[in-house]
Amino acid sequence: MMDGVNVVSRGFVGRRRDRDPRIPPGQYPERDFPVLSAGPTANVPLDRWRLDLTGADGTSRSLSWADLMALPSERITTDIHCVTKWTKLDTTWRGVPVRTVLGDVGDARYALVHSSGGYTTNLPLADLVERDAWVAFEYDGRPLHPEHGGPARLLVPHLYFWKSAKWLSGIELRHQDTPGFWERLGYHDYGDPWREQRYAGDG
Ligand SMILES: Nc1nc2c(c(=O)[nH]1)N[C@H]1C(S)=C(S)[C@@H](COP(=O)(O)O)O[C@H]1N2
Ligand SMILES: [Mo]
Repeated sequence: MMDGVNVVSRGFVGRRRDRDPRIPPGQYPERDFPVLSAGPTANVPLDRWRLDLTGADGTSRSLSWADLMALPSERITTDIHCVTKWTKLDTTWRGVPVRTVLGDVGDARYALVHSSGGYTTNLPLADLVERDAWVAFEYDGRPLHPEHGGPARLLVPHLYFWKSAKWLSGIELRHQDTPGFWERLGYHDYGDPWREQRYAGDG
């Protein structure tokens, strides 16, 4: 009986019903798609687009746009979370799973991801190949707009969106973890939105 009373009063007093469980702590839902770039928008024509893949042993190979398009792609619906506190629900993309792009990753444990223009971000390799992560080239049914990282960007929705490098140009596999652009400036090395890992030292 008391339990029932408590449930009813919490519904009136609290704001639990407004809170979508898909929104991580400290985030708010955003309908627009903000553009966040630390530098100018890169413009990479498809005939000059390359994705350089470097193994921890120093071996490397390079994919052309045609190579990427020849790989099996997936349609993705996912929520994205920016460390500046917006969350966008149910975004739709097309991309090739990173594990498909990379193939055999040997015994490397980390990845340093590179963008045209010099942006970098680091993450454990497992987050690219054992979790859902893509090289995304369509957003909302259209080619990915340059402002949002087209021709192709990384899409790692389970981490804060700064890990989703726009204008993807390289994935470097490493034995050691090397901080990227924001990570060197004090952002969290891993960046799990559900644990609010915004800055170095958070959880
Ligand atoms: N190359 C590159 N990738 C980047 C960034 C950047 O400045 N340069 N910003 C990051 C940050 S902080 C966020 S929140 C998202 C923003 O992507 P959007 O502009 O498509 O919203 O891209 C990430 N990837
Ligand atoms: Mo961000």
